[in-house]
Amino acid sequence: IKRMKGLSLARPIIYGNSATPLNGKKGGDADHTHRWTISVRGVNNEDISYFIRKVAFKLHDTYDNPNRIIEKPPFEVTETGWGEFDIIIKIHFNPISGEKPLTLYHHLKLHPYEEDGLGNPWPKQKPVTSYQYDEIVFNEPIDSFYTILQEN
Ligand code: SLL
Repeated sequence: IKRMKGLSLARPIIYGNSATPLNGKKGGDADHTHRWTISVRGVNNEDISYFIRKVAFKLHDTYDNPNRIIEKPPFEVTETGWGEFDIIIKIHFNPISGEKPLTLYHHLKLHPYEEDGLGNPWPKQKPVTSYQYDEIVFNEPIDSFYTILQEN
């Protein structure tokens, strides 16, 4: 195994959630108030599967099978529910990379905490979103992984 000494490469990702109120429409359960999607994706939705192999989303224990493993893009989980909680996101990289999985945390946001700044309430059907930009840095990557990163 040859490592690219002194080199590091970064790849941007976006992770987070959007949520819309069900407004009485049917959810998974009568007490569910929102439909939400948690996702890990590329900036401008570019394909990230050349370096990300799979993503595990650990939901709150109130969900059935809280550990959701997504093996291909889009790396996302859509659910309905009633409450906010912290989601543990574990990103597994292309096995060629030899990189350890990366763990990120995201607080699922369902409720707008702010008004629109003009004193108006949040529009009922407007999705609430909470996304983060991050750059995953690969320090001294293995040469074959370096090539894959450069070619994509
Ligand atoms: C807390 N923030 O800390 C709360 C937990 C859990 C939300 C919120 C479950 C949906 C279901 C759901 O929305 N859980 O499967 O019925 O206590």
